[in-house]
Amino acid sequence: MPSLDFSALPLTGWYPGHMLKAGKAMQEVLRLVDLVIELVDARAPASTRNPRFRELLHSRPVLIVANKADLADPAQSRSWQAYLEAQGERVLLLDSPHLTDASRLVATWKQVAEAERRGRGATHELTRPVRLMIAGVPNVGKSTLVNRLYEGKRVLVGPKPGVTRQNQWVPLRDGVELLDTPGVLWPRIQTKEHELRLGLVGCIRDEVLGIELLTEFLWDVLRQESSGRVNWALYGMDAAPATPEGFIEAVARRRGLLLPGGRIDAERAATAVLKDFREGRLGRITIEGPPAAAALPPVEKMEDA
Ligand SMILES: Nc1nc2c(ncn2[C@@H]2O[C@H](COP(=O)(O)OP(=O)(O)O)[C@@H](O)[C@H]2O)c(=O)[nH]1
Ligand SMILES: [Mg+2]
Repeated sequence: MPSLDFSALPLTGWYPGHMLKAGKAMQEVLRLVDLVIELVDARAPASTRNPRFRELLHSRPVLIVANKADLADPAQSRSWQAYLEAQGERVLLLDSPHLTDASRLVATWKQVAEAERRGRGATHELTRPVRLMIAGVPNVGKSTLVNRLYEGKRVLVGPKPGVTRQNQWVPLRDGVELLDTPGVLWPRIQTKEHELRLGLVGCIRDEVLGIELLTEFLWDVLRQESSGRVNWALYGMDAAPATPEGFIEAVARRRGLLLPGGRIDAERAATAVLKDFREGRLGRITIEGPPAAAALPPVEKMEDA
């Protein structure tokens, strides 16, 4: 089934104006960080990364955490993990609201940071705590994860003064501190499909892209899902309707989303469909798979100067 062509549609030019300032502030603090936790959305791991982020990093070590793994197709997540590891990245899958052992997670991060230091030729142990920072594009779950890591910590030990007034280090466990404000990244949007994938996973507000276009894109993604993972039964269907309009119409009728006079309320139906997808009721669906292994050259890693 050929996919719809969204590529001819213009990009919205969505690009928050405060990005530059935030980028500079992050650069300042990055120097003090031993390990950056780059949060991405497991349903769209490539689209929710910022390739230019690496340039800002002063070769700080990075661990990719693919969050919202509870919403992603587990088989696809494994493929993504294998793909990224083959590129020389470290990857961890996470579902932060259901994180049961935050302390073990932090211990793992600490080990990674220490292994990195040794790998870079450090011969002495750190005399200060290992410092971590969480970064990622909007809506990947940074605040949720930070809050989970803080549970019970804030009250016990208040934040210590940090590098700037905003940036403070919060002790998480023996020998590990977390920067209290996660770094917000913005992806560099290359194509309309990229923009729409960011919209689907909620990184860009719906008003910017328009819910009609977003649902059309979602319908296109869902109907091409060959794994049988889409929960069409949610709408009493057993397969994708033939057109996006037919899809919205059927959902509206099933849910009784009608306007006076009996016409369907397409806007409310589209909103409902997007919400169902985002909250996992349409199934655990990954909206972009890893490229074929041979298709891409390895990610260039910056070396220490
Ligand atoms: N299903 C699921 N939802 C998550 C997860 N992490 C965060 N969320 C939800 O995603 C939304 C955005 O999270 P938030 O922490 O505000 O993202 P931030 O913008 O990166 O700080 C919230 O509604 C969270 O409840 C996750 O691992 N799984
Ligand atoms: Mg946040």
